[in-house]
Amino acid sequence: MAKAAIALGSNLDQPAQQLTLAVAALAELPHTVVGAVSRFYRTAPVGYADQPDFVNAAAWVETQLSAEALLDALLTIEQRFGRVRTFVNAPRVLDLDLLLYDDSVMLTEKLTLPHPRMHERLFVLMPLADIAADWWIPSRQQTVAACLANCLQSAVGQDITPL
Ligand code: PH2
Ligand code: MG
Ligand code: MG
Repeated sequence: MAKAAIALGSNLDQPAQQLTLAVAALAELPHTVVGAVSRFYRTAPVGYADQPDFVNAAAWVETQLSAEALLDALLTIEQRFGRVRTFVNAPRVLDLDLLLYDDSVMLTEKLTLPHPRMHERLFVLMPLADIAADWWIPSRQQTVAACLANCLQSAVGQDITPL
């Protein structure tokens, strides 16, 4: 079994409820068990500001799916939830990002591991630190907790509060 970390985000159509349903959908994936789910956080939009606040969370799963198969499964769940891709960083009912897959480092057209922007996003690192503070991020050569501490020092304007 591999251990994979997933970021969850929503800012449309009752975001907290979307995340609760998304966790249930993760639990239904074949050959996959949900290990832990973080607190839910209300977060200010990063990147494209003119949109509603997000609810963000993180989860880790144990899975027999490969990283690519897991990514495909996450994208399928997003589509089932009615995700429509209009423009980069647009509002969405559900975003499921694969952050870490064991200690894999991978760069393909489809998938980059660890997630290339996770280290600069409080809305990813704070939930992830709830459930996986000691996980080593091979691309950063530090743990999630250390990465969060760094990010907190530079994260001006990244408002985040537990729900
Ligand atoms: N996701 C993005 C871009 N900006 N901001 C917040 N607060 N939460 C997100 O999940 C988020 C974002 C791209 O996926
Ligand atoms: Mg994302
Ligand atoms: Mg995504």
